[in-house]
Amino acid sequence: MAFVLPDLPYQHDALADLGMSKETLEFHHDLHHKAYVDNGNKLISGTEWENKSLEEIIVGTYNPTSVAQNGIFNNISQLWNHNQFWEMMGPSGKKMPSNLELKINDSFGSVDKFKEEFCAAGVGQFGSGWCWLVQEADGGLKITKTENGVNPLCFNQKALLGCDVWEHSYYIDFRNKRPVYLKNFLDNLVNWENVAERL
Ligand code: MN3
Repeated sequence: MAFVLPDLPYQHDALADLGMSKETLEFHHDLHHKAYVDNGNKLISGTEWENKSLEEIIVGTYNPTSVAQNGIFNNISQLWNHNQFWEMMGPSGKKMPSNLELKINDSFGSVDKFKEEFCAAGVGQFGSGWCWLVQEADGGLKITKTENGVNPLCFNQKALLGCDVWEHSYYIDFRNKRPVYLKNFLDNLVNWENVAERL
């Protein structure tokens, strides 16, 4: 079964007032995300990965010694990353559920400190990649950054929140201002109910 591009969980213009324009979502979801789906399907066709799950392919093709990774890993991991990313944002779900807030306070001191560290990870990711709030196997929360399509599955971590810091994610709305994009993501775009459900 070939993988399909999931619909956005909201309209393309649903986040426009919150700092992510219709144009960004048209490019990012309809073109970039679709390309990962199409290329991923093409690359796994006829290989041992053809009937495996996204998660199995990501874990099975991740190479910790290669920055470049390979085409199957790059496309399939980016396919999965964007599946998560759209769900982690939304026009509603702005109030942080108390169980998540407690855990964040426990781990980072305060929500503000968490936001500061998360933004710093995203700003500090040199070149394309992602920053994440992850849950480790022992239950602890941690902030990480990854290059290109690498994601928390590669390190046996659960992705609670991820922010795409590839330029295609922010250049239309924020030009070169990645720090402003990151702050706006945390303040206005995140669906905290979705993040809490991942705990
Ligand atoms: Mn992207």
